[in-house]
Amino acid sequence: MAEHLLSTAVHDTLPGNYIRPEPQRPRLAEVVTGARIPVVDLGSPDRAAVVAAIGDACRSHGFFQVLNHGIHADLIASVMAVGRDFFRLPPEEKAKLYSDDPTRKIRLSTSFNVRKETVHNWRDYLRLHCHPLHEFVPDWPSNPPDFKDTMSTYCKEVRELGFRLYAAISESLGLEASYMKETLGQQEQHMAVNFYPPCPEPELTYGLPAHTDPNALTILLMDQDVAGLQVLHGGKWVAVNPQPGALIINIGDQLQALSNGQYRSVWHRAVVNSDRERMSVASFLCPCNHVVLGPAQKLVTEDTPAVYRNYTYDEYYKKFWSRNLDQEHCLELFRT
Ligand SMILES: O=C(O)CCC(=O)C(=O)O
Repeated sequence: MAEHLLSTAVHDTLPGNYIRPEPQRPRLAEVVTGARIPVVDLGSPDRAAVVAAIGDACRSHGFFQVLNHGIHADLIASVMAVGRDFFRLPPEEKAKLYSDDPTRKIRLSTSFNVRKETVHNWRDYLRLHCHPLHEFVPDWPSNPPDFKDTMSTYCKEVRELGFRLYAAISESLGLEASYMKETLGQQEQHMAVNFYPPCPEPELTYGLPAHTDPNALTILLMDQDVAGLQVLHGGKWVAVNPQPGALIINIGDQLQALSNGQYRSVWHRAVVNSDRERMSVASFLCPCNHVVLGPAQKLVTEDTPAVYRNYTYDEYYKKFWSRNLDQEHCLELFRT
């Protein structure tokens, strides 16, 4: 029901069904600020150094920032603007797209999975399937008027960037540059435009609680002015403050599996604040549903036996959405 959307109402107090039990709260005072998330300059002419830096970041953090990624700053500004304008549309306009059915390929929703969860999250989101574009774009929002054009241009460029990163990630594991792209098949691409309104009591709830991403690779465009993303590193929550113009890349569960556990799909979460709305745009590259996934043969040896069994992404994705977001790492259920 569209009246559940946070972006259509003003809340002076936090409704009870958003309040986390005491042990699960974010403890914002304990978050490490000022730590550096690895930065990779994709414009560097030294490809070997770029590949090595990406490999190190995937091993140590599962997260890194990319600079000189090739997506123009004007396009990025337009994506953020059109996303904000969408969430400012009148309630009756947004109600047309509202759904709490996680299988819908285009939906405006709230929290994570309102049908299943008992405690909600302080987030609204527009979820769009993006590939092949011509199949989905006709059903994307036609308001704001430049939404379809701006977002489809961004989707194409993000996909290309993702494929460039796959090549570097494959090489960093000692695999053929084409390994990831070929193994993951004709890939789906999804986008979540996340909107976190100011929250009356940010200490008691989350925008998104700790989770890992079920897909292969995530490219995250973040609000440059309002922080909120935190990653688990060395047992502590670390705030991510991207460098100007950077995109944030994180390894999803499927690359952890393909790398036979060498690369890490790391827990991350989004917290909210009481003063300012925040937006992020997450682009997810997802393996083809029917392709068989599991550790790359070359990475399975006598000393490093397969950590995960083989499975299809279809099986994995269904399992992921059947659970709560902050349960144990979904890949644990696919161990050998
Ligand atoms: O909003 C953010 O910074 C994080 C978003 C995220 O983790 C997601 O959409 O899965």
